[in-house]
Amino acid sequence: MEQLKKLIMKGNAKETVERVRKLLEGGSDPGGLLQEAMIPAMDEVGDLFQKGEYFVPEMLVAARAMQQGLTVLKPRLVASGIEPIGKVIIGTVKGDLHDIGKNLAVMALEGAGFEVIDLGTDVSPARFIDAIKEHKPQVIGMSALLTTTMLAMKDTIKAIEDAGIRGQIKIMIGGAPIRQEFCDEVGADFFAPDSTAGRNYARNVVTGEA
Ligand code: B1M
Repeated sequence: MEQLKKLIMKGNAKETVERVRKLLEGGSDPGGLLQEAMIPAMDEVGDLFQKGEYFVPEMLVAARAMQQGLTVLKPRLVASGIEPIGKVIIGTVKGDLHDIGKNLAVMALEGAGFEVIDLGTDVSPARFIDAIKEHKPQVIGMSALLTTTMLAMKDTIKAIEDAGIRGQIKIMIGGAPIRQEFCDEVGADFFAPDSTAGRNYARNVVTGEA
């Protein structure tokens, strides 16, 4: 596990993929790999960046190793062949290119049987609105990793209200800088501190418990 963490931090994508495969073959729990090695690796990369020991290229290669490791984990995290229990539209907000957390939220939702329309990164309020009108989801999910771009969540919610479609959907938000107070301030329905909480909330929405 420690070796996997180091491989991601070094941005060694090829060996990350091999290590994830080996650990899975050896019986490791996919959720454990994620929580105990892969996410901590990204946290440490962020700390090193903050200290000025890592720069954007190092963050980028680490993110690439993480993403490739996740492609090996995905089939084990996502159950297949389930009828959709509901629809969720998800995206990283305008100006923000971070998508690892958002992708984990997508996996958790797909694993729970949701059809997920993933709008990707740098998603404008207008694109969210068009997608809501087209796909008619029960839940919208927004992710932001920057203290600057989290404000785009407020703009998006306001635009959804102005478009007269706020009442049709529940809105959940997530990402490292987001807190419950911010969620309350911008008028989102739910703050998801992690992908599991996001999945549980979406499930509660479709069963009428939220
Ligand atoms: Co950036 N970056 N980055 N970065 N980056 C951070 C966020 C930063 C905290 C690093 C630091 O300084 N310590 C810092 C932000 C500081 C701030 O805003 N106060 C930062 C910065 C400054 C920047 C740039 C501005 C750097 C520059 O260019 N000078 C730049 C901005 C680009 C842009 O977006 N416009 C930038 C660029 C990048 C890369 C492209 C190099 C790369 C992203 C690659 C990619 O995502 N494809 C990158 C990375 C990798 C990071 C760190 C190191 C790791 C982020 C990550 O993937 N974490 C990050 C430091 C950190 O967060 N520790 C950092 C792992 C991920 C699993 O966690 O996304 O929080 P997270 O998701 C969690 C929960 O939050 C939740 O579920 C997940 C766990 O289950 N969740 C949701 C998230 N979204 C959810 C949505 C939901 C539900 C749950 O439903 C909707």
